[in-house]
Amino acid sequence: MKIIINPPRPEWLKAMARPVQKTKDIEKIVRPIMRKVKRQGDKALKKFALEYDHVEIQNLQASREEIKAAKALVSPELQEAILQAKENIEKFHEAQATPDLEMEVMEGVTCMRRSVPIQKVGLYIPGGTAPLFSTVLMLGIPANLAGCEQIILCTPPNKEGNIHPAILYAADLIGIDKIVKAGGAQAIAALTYGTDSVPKVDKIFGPGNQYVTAAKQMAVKKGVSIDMPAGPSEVLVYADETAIPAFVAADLLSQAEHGVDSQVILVASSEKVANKILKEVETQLEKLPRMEMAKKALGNSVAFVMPNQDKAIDLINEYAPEHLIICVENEDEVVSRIINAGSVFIGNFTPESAGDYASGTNHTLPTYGYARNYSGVSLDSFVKKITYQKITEKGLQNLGPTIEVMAANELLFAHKNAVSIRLKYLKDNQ
Ligand code: HSO
Ligand code: ZN
Repeated sequence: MKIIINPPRPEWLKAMARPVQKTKDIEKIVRPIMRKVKRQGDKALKKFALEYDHVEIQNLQASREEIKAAKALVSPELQEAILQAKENIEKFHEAQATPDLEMEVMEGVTCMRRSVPIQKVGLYIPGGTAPLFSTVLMLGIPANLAGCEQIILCTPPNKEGNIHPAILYAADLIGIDKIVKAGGAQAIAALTYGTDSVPKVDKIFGPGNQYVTAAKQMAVKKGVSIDMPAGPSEVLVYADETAIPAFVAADLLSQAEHGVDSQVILVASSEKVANKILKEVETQLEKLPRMEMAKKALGNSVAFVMPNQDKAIDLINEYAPEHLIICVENEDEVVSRIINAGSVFIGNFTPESAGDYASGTNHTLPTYGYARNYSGVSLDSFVKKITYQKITEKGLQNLGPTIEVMAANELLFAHKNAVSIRLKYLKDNQ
């Protein structure tokens, strides 16, 4: 990890540039996959399973027996941990429900707003080097709480045609009944167009590699919405001399082990603080099973020394980190000045892993600078808010003239007439 000492503002963005994503080449590969799944449905999914997952799949849907059998393969210890995480995630997401709204805005004019669940949602759980059963909880729990009618989970099978037992266990625990053995862009295509085994959904959630991300972007063009644009995972830690270097190093590495394109940023209040942390990173890195991956991610990463706190905060807001860990003496003040971040972890004893797994907040968060304009997944992500209004005769008499004047001045006379015709009727029938 390179160290940059107090760089001038114009150099910040370049110094912390995120790894570039070559979208053009990816799209060239993804487009035909989308087309094939649209045309051939399940047949294409099976063909792609053979090609990419190296397995012949008979039934794309995981069977009841498979799901039940998975439980026995998950240790009691892990089952208990998943139950604890579920409880916390449920509690925190349940509390996010916004009450319905109803108010008489002026006499006779009532406006309402209600949350209505998105009917069909698709949850994508990546395969690859880590079985992300925690993501099943992070997406499935709010989907369930919101009242989504159908929740379809897609995840790639392994070479034996099986899904990781912990993924099946977590999915079953929260009542997801349709679990499909499909991964990559083809899974997103199936959720977009629908196949015999995969219902077409209204919204697609979940992380994935660049192919999955590109497919989700294409799904948007077909009228399916997505949770958020995705990029590789990242963390920024802001540390001063009150931060415990070994803790900070562990946090940086926990993000670095996600993938070779992950990025970790350290903002340290002094060179001494930075050096201590980076030394710890070296020591801890050697002991990690995913050392090679983390090492590559550290190549995309940088440590800034920023003795001036105002500048440090500006830099953090400019980067807009997915995860922000704040380990400085005046944490409350710094926290109050953060305007761009996906999720914030405060103090020496709040590792990012807590939010990744079990504290209750969601771990599906905006990456790649999208924390400037997107929120992480929450209960809200699974509902849409419909507004309603009811106007009485008196109400229209009160409000009608305002509408007429505005419509006339927008030169939209049919709009004006929709009011005038009613006001005349009321006058004639009084
Ligand atoms: N840090 C990841 C979430 C995750 N970590 C899942 C472990 N498992 C992206 O926010
Ligand atoms: Zn993580």
